[in-house]
Amino acid sequence: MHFDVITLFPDMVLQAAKYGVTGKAISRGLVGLSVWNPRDYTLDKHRTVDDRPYGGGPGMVMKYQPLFDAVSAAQQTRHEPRCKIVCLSPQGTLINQALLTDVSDYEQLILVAGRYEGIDERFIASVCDEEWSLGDYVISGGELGALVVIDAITRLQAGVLGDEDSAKQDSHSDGLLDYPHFTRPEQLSVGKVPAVLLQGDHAQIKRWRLKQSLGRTWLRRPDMLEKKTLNTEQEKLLKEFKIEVDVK
Ligand code: 4FV
Repeated sequence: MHFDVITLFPDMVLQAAKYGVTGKAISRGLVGLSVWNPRDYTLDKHRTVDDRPYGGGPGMVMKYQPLFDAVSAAQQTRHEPRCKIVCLSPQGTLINQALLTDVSDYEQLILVAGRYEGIDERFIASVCDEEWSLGDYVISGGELGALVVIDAITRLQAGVLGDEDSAKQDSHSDGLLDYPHFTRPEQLSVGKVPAVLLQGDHAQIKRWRLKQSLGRTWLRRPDMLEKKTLNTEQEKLLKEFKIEVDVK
């Protein structure tokens, strides 16, 4: 997977992508990252990338041509058949694990990070395959969205996370919230580690963790449970959790 980010702040993206799992994956060549600044594709001596909005109103709008030429340059560098062009914006499809998993086997993802009030709609409509949103709020640019997408998809690439398992165990990967995690010390003034995790019975630990994931999803994100069909064992575990919660 190669990520190309179209951004007025290339260093912001390159710096942030240097850290942690993403940074290691890039240095190991497991994923690639290039940045393209639309200002480098402007045709006027003032290197203009934005202009006033037709119809008036506050702020500025990003111009079509510098973005078009920057995306073309990114495409021409790779000629990847399986390439998707995505614009990050509040008008987009809400990003979730399923959406990212669906594109995780592409060779190239071109991520367009807007700034100002937004981007000329003719660019989004004619050049972008999709629009994705981080969430129902407005931030100052698409770079953070692009970095979230890069981080989440990089974790799904083969060889990036230690044992293959860990990506699958990621919360949301099975449509459920994660179970609670504990580490040393066993005893704290604020509580102790659940006994089942100390007894070494891995079947019981697996069962307890699934029950916690089901229960926490039921308590905190019932919307996710509605999207999921539970098998009999999961139904049984959730029922147990509900009884235990009521008892408490
Ligand atoms: C955003 C979001 C977002 C809107 C105008 C950048 C800003 C400015 N991007 N998910 N929510 N973008 O608020 O992705 O250009």
